[in-house]
Amino acid sequence: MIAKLTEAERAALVDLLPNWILAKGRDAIERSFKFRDFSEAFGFMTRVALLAEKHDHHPEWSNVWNRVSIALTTHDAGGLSERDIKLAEAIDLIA
Ligand code: HBI
Repeated sequence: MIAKLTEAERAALVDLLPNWILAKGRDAIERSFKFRDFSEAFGFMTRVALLAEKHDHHPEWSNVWNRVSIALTTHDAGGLSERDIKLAEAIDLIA
């Protein structure tokens, strides 16, 4: 069973993941990205897909032309876990 973040760990996300926000109404973090065009956006999505496979942790995401929105939460934990933090950090490195 994967442990959910503690309240203290969740509060620390503001500093740990400054590019991400806590979702409203659910225990998840979100970040939106804007690229030059669809090709750039899809290239980013391809790289994130490979990261997700490497992490065995997958985003909830949407793409509209040059924009990509990503939400991370851990279904197995019923909310945010360390796995979401690790994947968010990895995504930030390629964004
Ligand atoms: N991705 N976001 C997310 N949440 C999960 O619980 C999850 C996942 N990817 C894979 C997965 N669970 C399971 O296949 C592994 O935990 C075994």
